[in-house]
Amino acid sequence: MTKPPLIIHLAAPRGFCAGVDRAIKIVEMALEKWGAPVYVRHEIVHNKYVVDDLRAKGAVFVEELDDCPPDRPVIFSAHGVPKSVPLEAARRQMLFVDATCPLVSKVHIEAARHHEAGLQMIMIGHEGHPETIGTMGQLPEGEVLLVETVEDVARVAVRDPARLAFVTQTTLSVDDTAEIVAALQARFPAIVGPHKEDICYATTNRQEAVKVMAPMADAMLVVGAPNSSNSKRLVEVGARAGCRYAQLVQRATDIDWRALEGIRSLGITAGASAPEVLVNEVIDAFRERFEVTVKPVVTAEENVEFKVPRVLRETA
Ligand code: 0CN
Ligand code: SF4
Repeated sequence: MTKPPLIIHLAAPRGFCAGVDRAIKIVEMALEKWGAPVYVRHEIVHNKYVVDDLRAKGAVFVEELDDCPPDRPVIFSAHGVPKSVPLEAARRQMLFVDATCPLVSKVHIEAARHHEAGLQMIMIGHEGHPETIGTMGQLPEGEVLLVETVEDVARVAVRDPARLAFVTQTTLSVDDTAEIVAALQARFPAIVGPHKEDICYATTNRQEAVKVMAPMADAMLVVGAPNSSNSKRLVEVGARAGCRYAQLVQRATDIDWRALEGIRSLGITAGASAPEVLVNEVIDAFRERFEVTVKPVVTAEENVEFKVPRVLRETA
């Protein structure tokens, strides 16, 4: 039987960003340096495949410092942690390595700087997401007000509208965030903030690529995890850019073949925490059913790299 033809538009950039790459390297290098087990507070990045792979190498994933023994190293995930976490680890004299992405740490520093200048902080982010918890946790309890939507901006009760600043989560939708920032600036003209927002280069570039790719495709798949904020935003961006069917898949087994019956073109991208092996696994699954032609959709080139912390660069 001959297979039907399928054009796969493959977005670039996609997949691992510099912060994810560094965070995974930190766990691997810590295992090499100190042996197993090495504890990791929260999923190092939001991807089950990555976490399972590191677990097999001797990493133990926990949610709180209390779940770590005091005599083993602990690594903090790429999403960042509240200030209280490293303070408590130091108090317990634990060996810890912070794998917080430098672009998240930058936001932490901004928030602290505004607070020291006497400004009340507003954070644009998703409630309960570890990055939001980490960034809000840079300042004393109650000092950061969270807004998630334009409607929240209308409701937020501030101390002094003339003394305000804002920061954002790094993995938000660029377009939604622009609207929220505009609403903040309209209601509080004196609000201080970054030039646009704090969304990182990787989030921005992956959304840009999807905007170009989505209108070319009958359907679109985003390889990524359901708890990955940046991956979920790619699905939304794809749908909004005009793709009738945009779905998140963790790997090939998640593909809903019935929903994809009759398609002639497909867009594929991957969130910043999704490894390329899973993208290849998805493409291979399509090759089994279709005569596939892969066409890259390249909208930017990335050459960002972050160094691992010094403690891991020194020899044991
Ligand atoms: O999927 P991630 O682990 O995290 P979120 O997109 O949920 O924030 O990707 C790495 C991003 C960071 C920090
Ligand atoms: Fe850093 Fe952006 Fe990657 Fe998050 S998505 S780890 S902020 S580069």
